[in-house]
Amino acid sequence: MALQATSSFSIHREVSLKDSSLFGVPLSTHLKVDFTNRKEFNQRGALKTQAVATTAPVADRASTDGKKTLRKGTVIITGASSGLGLATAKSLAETGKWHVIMACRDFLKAERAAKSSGISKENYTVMHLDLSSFDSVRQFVGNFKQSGRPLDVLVCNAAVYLPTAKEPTFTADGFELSVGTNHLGHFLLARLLLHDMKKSDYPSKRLIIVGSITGNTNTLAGNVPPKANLGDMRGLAGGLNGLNSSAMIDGGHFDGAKAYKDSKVCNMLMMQEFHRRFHEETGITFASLYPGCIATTGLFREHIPLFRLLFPPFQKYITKGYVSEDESGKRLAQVVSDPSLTKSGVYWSWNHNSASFENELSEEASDASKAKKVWEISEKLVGLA
Ligand code: NDP
Ligand code: PMR
Repeated sequence: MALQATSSFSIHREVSLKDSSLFGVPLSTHLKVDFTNRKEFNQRGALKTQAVATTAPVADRASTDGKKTLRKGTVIITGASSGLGLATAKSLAETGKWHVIMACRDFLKAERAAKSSGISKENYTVMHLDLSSFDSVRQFVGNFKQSGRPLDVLVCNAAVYLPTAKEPTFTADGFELSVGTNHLGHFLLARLLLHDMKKSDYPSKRLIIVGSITGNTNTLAGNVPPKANLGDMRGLAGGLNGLNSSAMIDGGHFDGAKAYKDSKVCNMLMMQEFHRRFHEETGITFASLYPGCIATTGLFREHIPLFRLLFPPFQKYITKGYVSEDESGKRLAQVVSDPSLTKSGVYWSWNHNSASFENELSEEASDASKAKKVWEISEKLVGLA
């Protein structure tokens, strides 16, 4: 049984620039769970009719029309309390084919967001996750495993962006907050959940790490200073603690906007490194994406008010890169569930007609030796090596 209708697929490219200091820096300076017995599912992910009748809740059945039914997929989305994560949760939940685990640091905010978006109760569960604490990440993974749900798709979406911070702030474990949350927290989470995804009998298992155009210096947006650059990673190797090492990956002075863009480069590199290490062995699809410029989300909450006022019209009318939260949610939902987007190791983007295409990453964001180095340093920092 197909999961969802196939969407159109075409090849186009983002506008590329070799280099540009154009415009300079002015604004950016700175249910209870019922999947306790997995034997209810056969090898191909089909739920036996008999089991449906006796043990599976109505809400966790995709359909009841045949002898066998494809069970509901389980997707974890980090940072599903607002913006892209919430819109994706909504888009997937309303198909009735997905149960969304909203992995959020603010439980109440996530509950309220789910309710006000009209996501029905049986289609989501909020679970606490604070990516800026390795203890919290480990606790979340323990709680999820205890729930007995299979894991079919993990979406690493949450992020913080601190463009106006003069000084670095740090995670519970002492790492600069943007890279610590956006990259290290997700790296630990994904590593700890990989085995669960490998075990899943779902037809298409996926690990999706949200990237961005602004981490890609082969684009105009990626050339707005400060540009992403991991350098020789001496700061990362030193622990990003701002004491005996720099808080920046490249070892330079703290710059919140650059730290965010560097973290996105790490996200895109890690997707590819996961692909190289695990795709063949696990069959998991690893993917990243640029969902478009969702200029209205909470990501810009720390930016100056003038930026927040001008950024949406600038993106809508000038760059034309603007996309609504709703539309961005549909795009990410496609990467989660569209049968035509199963290729692994890919960075997806969308053209102006909202058709997906496989995009090119910048030289740095596709550098296999850098990916290996980020992986090796990161596994030490998160305590896995
Ligand atoms: P939002 O700020 O709306 O969403 C970010 C989410 O991350 C929020 O739910 C936030 O939780 C959560 N979060 C932040 N810190 C933590 C933490 N420590 N632990 C758990 N969750 C946390 O921004 P967007 O929706 O715009 O961003 C989503 C993703 O999209 C990010 O990866 C971003 O890089 C990417 N992106 C966004 C673009 C845009 O134009 N907006 C463009 C390209 C990529 P809370 O609600 O509690 O604050
Ligand atoms: Mg950018 C095609 C042009 C384009 C696109 C698609 C984006 C997306 N931006 C573009 C161009 C420009 N921006 C230009 C020409 C400028 C100079 C005026 C510019 C500036 C700018 C600033 C100051 N843009 C920004 C900022 C931010 O603070 C945002 C950022 O970098 O966040 C990390 C941002 C963004 N521009 C984008 C996108 C998608 C963002 C934000 C989100 C992100 O990458 O996650």
